[in-house]
Amino acid sequence: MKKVLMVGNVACGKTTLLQALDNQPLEYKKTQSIEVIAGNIDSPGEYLERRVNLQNLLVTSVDTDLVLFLMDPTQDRYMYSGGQAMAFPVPVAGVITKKDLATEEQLQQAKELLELTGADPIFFVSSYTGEGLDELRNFLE
Ligand SMILES: Nc1nc2c(ncn2[C@@H]2O[C@H](COP(=O)(O)OP(=O)(O)OP(=O)(O)O)[C@@H](O)[C@H]2O)c(=O)[nH]1
Ligand SMILES: [Mg+2]
Repeated sequence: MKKVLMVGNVACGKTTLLQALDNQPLEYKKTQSIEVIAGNIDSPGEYLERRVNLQNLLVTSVDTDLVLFLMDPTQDRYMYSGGQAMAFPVPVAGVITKKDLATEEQLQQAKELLELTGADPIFFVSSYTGEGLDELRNFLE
C-alpha cells in the first residue's frame, strides 16, 4: 500500500479515516503533531490552517508516495488555496469525508472546491459506515 500523508482542516476526519482504512476501532484522539498510523503519516489540522506551518507539510510529504487532501463537506471553512496540490513533490488525491452526514449539495460543493486545489482523483467516504473505503483502498494498493 502507498504511504500517504493526510492533510486537512481540524476535525475533518484525517485520524478517523486512517483508523478505518486499517480496520482499527474508531477512537477520537486530537492529533497534536506529525504522527505515524499504520505506516501512514497523520498531521494536525493546524498544519493546514496556520500558514506558518504549511512548510512542515511540504517537507513531510517528501517521505511519502501520495498526499491526501481531505475535506469535510459539513464544514464551511475552506483553508486550501487554488493549485495547492502542485506545490507538493508527490501526487495529491482528494477525499471528501463524512459522507454519512452531508447532503448531496454539500458533497457536490465540496468536490468542486477540492478540485480547485488540483487534487485528483477525488473520493467520497464515510469512516463510520465504511462507504467508499474499498474504492480508496484499491487506489492506495
Ligand atoms: N459522522 C461521521 N463523523 C466522523 C467521520 N469521520 C470522523 N468523524 C468525527 O469527526 C471528528 C473529528 O475526527 P478526527 O478524525 O479526529 O479529525 P482530524 O482531521 O484528525 O482532526 P485533527 O486531529 O484535529 O486535525 C470526530 O469526532 C470523529 O468521530 C465520519 O465519516 N462520519
Ligand atoms: Mg487527527
